[in-house]
Amino acid sequence: MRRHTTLGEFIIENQKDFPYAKGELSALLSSIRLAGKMVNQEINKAGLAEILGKAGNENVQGEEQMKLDVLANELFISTLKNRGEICGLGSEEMDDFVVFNDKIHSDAKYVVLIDPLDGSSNIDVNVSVGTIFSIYRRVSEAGKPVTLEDFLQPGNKQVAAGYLVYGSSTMLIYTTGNGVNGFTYDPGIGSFFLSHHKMQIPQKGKIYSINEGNYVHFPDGVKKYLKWCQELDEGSNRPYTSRYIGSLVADFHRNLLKGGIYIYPKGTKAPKGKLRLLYECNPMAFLAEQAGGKASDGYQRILDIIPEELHQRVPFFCGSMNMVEKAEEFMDKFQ
Ligand code: AHM
Ligand code: MG
Repeated sequence: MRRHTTLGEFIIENQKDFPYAKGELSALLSSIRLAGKMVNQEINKAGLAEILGKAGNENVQGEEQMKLDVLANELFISTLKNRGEICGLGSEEMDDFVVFNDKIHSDAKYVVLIDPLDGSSNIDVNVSVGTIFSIYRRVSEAGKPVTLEDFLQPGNKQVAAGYLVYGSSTMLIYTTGNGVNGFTYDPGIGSFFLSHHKMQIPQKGKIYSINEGNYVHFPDGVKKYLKWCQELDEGSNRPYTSRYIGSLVADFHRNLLKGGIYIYPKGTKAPKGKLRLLYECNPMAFLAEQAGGKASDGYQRILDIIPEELHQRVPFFCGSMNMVEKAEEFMDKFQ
């Protein structure tokens, strides 16, 4: 039987393609892999251990934190800190970024932004959730504490980005700007194996993923686009199919494999959209583009938006080229 390449082997083999490769990025990706395994372990036994449900506090966005949100956040921070490859970290679950200010860390080149447990409201009902990460090179002076400008870089500066999806199997998907590769976790062995090489999102998708319950709050362009998706037209394979899990990672993952669009527009309930530019949209946009797809806020490329604050929210249209382009046409036409 042919043995698949492990994630560890793949990272080392491809190290030569990293800009400024000295092994630090490889070590950093390996620590994300390790933290992901630990979170996976916790999620798998969630129904048995007393870690389901709410933690009893709210995060910076005023959203209720689940116990597993808090646990995943702690696991990622401590694992990434241990390896010493980052000088700071920003998390969706924390008000401010963390500065690792000792000698080992302050010389490190990278900062990480994470959404430790995306879609966590789905945990209690055993539906897929995920972790989203992105990695940047610091722009402030090495040896000094990291500053806000290290975290407020546009997505086009990402060195690497990816996600773990804790689903019917656990997968880690990532890009370093040289295509997208997917690895499936074998829990018996405790390793990720390359299962999806050079992933490409179908150019012509036919799945749309959006919380349609918010229809009345959507901008006209989105309303008209949805109606267009539902029209009968054999030539363009319509009506399209609607699928919405309510976990960005899981919805994105399905669309990446099958072709589709994920939309979280702005609306009267979420005047700037719901998803966070730094923790969710930028990494997914980088992956989408690397897989031949597209990501925008309805008008402009996500990766070119200059962030103004850590927890900034933006409308998000992401997926197959034909579907995102069509949605943008509607946004443009029906302002
Ligand atoms: P979270 O990071 O607090 O879990 O929120 C993000 C999630 C996405 O995973 C998902 O696509 C979206 O929120 C669902 O929102 P809604 O319930 O409004 O449809
Ligand atoms: Mg999230």
